[in-house]
Amino acid sequence: MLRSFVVQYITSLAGTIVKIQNRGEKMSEEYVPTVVLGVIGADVHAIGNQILEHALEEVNIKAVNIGVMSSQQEFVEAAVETGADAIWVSSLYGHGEMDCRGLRDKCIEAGIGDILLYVGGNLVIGKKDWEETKEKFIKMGYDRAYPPGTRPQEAIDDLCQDLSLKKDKNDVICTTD
Ligand code: B12
Repeated sequence: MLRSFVVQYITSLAGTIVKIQNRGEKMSEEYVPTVVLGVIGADVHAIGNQILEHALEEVNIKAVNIGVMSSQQEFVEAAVETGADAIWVSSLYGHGEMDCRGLRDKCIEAGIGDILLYVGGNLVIGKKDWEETKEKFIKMGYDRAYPPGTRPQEAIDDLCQDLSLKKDKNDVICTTD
C-alpha cells in the first residue's frame, strides 16, 4: 500500500514544470539552485527524503541528498562543499526540536550564515498546535518550517520565491506552469 502511495505521489509531481531562469547579464544561462537535504539525528525514515529528492530534480534543482541519520555537521559540510543555496532538514521520529537546535549557529560558524534553512516532517512528538511548533523552529533560525503531509511543490515554490528575494540572487525568476 505504501509503495502504491509513493508511486502515485511521484507521478503527480511529474506533471509540474518549474522553469528557473537567470535573467540579467547572462540571459541565456540557467541558474540551477542547489539544495542539500537529509534526515537529521538518529532518524531512519527514508521515504519522504527520497520523494523530496525526486521532486527537486524534477524541476531542475540540484539535490545533494546526504540521506538518513545525518548530523548537523554533515549538513553543514555538504552545504559548504557544494555551495548550496538551501538546506532542507527532515525529522520524522519526534526528536526534531533536540536534533535541529543549533544548526543556524553551525552555519554561521562555517561562514554560510545566510543560507536558507527549511525544516519539515513530524517535528515534535504527537499532535501539537502547528503554529506553536512552527514558531519554535523559526525562533531556532529556520527560514521556513513545514507540517507533515506538505506537498514538495509548496516548498519548491517558497524556495524560488526566497531565492528571488535574496539580494545576490535577485535575477532568479521561477515560473510554475
Ligand atoms: C514507515 C515508518 C517507519 C519505518 C521507516 C522505514 C524507512 N526506512 O523509511 C520504521 C518501521 C523503521 C519506523 C521506525 C520508527 N518510527 Co516510524 N513511521 C513510519 C510511517 C508509517 C510512514 C513514514 C513514511 O514513510 N511516510 C511517507 C512519507 C512520504 O511522508 P513523510 O515521511 O511525512 O515525508 C513527507 C512530508 O512530511 C514532507 N517532508 C518531510 N521532511 C521534510 C522537510 C522539508 C524541508 C519539507 C519542505 C518537507 C518535508 O515531505 C515528504 C514527502 O512528501 C509513519 C506514519 C505516517 N503515516 O507517516 C511512522 C512514524 C513517522 N514513525 C513514528 C515513530 C515513533 C517511529 C519509531 C520511534 C517507533 C519506535 N518506537 O521504534 C521508530 C524510529 C526509528 C528511527 N530511529 O528513526 C511516528 C513519529 C511520531 C512523532 N514524530 O510524533 C510516526 C508518525 C507513527 C506514529 N503515528 O506514531 N517507522
